[in-house]
Amino acid sequence: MRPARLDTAAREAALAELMGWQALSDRDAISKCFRFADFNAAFGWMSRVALMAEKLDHHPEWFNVYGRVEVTLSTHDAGGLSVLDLQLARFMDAAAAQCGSAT
Ligand code: H2B
Repeated sequence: MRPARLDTAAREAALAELMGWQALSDRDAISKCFRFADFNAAFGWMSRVALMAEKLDHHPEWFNVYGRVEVTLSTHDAGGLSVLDLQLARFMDAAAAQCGSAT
């Protein structure tokens, strides 16, 4: 089912609650830069996130260099942010804490 785009109030409430996530200026998406001790820790986290992304059928845009992972979340089917992005962002934050993320 096609997820609904968040309205302005829901987007602002979500951003206030999510730590370290920012709204992009040029599209309806959120981003965060995660930092890990090394590539092993970063890729371990990415693997956990990948399994959850498959489960949710909702996938991140991300860019990895060694211990750094830059993530952008948006719901392409909805043309912007939806609850699925918030769900994945919360999972990423929780998994990052378990993988020793510095952020
Ligand atoms: N991921 C994201 N981020 N947005 C989507 O709209 C999306 C997705 N849609 N993963 C899913 C897959 C869709 O393309 C497939 C066909 O279910």
